[in-house]
Amino acid sequence: MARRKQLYEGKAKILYEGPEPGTVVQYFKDDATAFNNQKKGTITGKGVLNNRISEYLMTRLGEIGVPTHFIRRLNMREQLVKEVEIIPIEVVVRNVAAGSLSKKFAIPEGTPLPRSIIEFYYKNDELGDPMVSEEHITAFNWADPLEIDEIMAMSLRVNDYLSGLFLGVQLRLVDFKLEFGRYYDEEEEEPRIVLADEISPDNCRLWDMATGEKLDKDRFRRDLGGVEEAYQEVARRLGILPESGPRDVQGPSTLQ
Ligand code: ADP
Ligand code: AIR
Ligand code: ASP
Repeated sequence: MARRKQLYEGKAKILYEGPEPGTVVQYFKDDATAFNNQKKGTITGKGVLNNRISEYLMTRLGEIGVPTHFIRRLNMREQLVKEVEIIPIEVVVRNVAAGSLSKKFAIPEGTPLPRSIIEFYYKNDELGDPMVSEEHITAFNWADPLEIDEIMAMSLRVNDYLSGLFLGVQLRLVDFKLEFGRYYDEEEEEPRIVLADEISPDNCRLWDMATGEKLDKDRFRRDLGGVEEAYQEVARRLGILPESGPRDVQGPSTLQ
């Protein structure tokens, strides 16, 4: 197949023009960065695993009525998605204190939060993704109040569903980051908010229920070792990794 036009290269993925108008191809790289690009590395096989894990989770979410950008996986490292106008906000949902929240408020990692907390960060590498409030988001026109309401409702729904799904495979969903976009459907007047980007151990904290072992990108960020194995273990528990390794095979259609 002729190589498609590259639209964008980010830290973890490359976007190519899709085969039909209104679509893009996400290519998942093995590159990993942390702390706003200060730490760089490669996690062998990460792209293949994240492509599968994100496909799996987006598909399950689609089945419960959460609109997502996902259309279909194309191969080991690529998936076809609807092209959206990305809302430049990173939405972080937290169930258990960890990472920047623990640091900011001196709450020991692992402390359960009284209720799930949603935070917003302005997606801007030069500025180091600063935390913002709804007021900033509306004042600077990044999203309108109705869109924020929709994004928050969807984020909580995703949290409820994914917490249960991961609990079923003995993983605690500590926190995660989502991105949303506006999808302009020709048939509709108003754009629709859809879940975009990816959901994978790159943007979720996942701890083993029994041992508390970290099975996510914190292994890379904190030099804990066993990074590849952690991503593989998440895929294995979700039932999308054959025992022999990350091959291009179809996983079970449902797990719960
Ligand atoms: P970053 O840009 O932070 O380095 P990635 O390497 O993951 O991140 O690049 C993927 C880029 O594609 C992100 O900027 C993300 O916002 C954007 N994106 C994700 N899904 C879509 C989509 N459906 N349509 C258009 N852009 C998307
Ligand atoms: N995240 C935030 N920005 C990029 C990413 N991947 C994710 C982290 C973590 C959650 O958001 O992977 O799951 C909260 O991150 P932090 O650093 O604010 O504690
Ligand atoms: N990927 C982001 C970065 O490069 C944030 C992170 O995952 O720590 O900084």
